[in-house]
Amino acid sequence: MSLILQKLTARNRQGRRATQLRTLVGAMLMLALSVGSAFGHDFRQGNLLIEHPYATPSLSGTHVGSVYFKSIRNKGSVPDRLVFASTPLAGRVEIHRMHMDGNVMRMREVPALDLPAQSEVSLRHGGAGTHHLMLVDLRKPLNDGDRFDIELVFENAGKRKVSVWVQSPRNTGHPHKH
Ligand SMILES: [Cu+2]
Repeated sequence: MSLILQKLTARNRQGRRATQLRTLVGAMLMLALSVGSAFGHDFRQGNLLIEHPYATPSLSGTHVGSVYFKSIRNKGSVPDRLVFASTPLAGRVEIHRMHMDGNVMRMREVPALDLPAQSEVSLRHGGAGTHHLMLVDLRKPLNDGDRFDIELVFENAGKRKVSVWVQSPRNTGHPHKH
């Protein structure tokens, strides 16, 4: 009798643990989903989807800032290009590409960023080959949690003002020089 009771209790406990696990997994999924929507923001312009513009906090003593994007997707059948950007926060905005120069990561201004048809271009902070927008003559420091507007000009899709979120990167990229 007591053995049966123990078995029943054990089964019951297992059942309860399974339920608790399912609840926990459910809660984690919900959290992941809500984090996804809470920390992402995106903008549409014509056939372009501009995903999560963000900037890293500026370094003290410098007057430059870097703007990145999770990606820019061109859903159209015609190639497009990002050709210009501007913000009230900076004297000018340059389109930069990172490259390795020996052991040193450097960046150089490029005239435009190609957005091939039916493709997704990643503009996350990172190593060689990645692009970012460089804010030159920054008028005030970029601090974690700040938001500011930047206007993007695309060859085909036209102008689009987007909001940039300043956030500390989870993994810092290589230090780089001009
Ligand atoms: Cu740069």
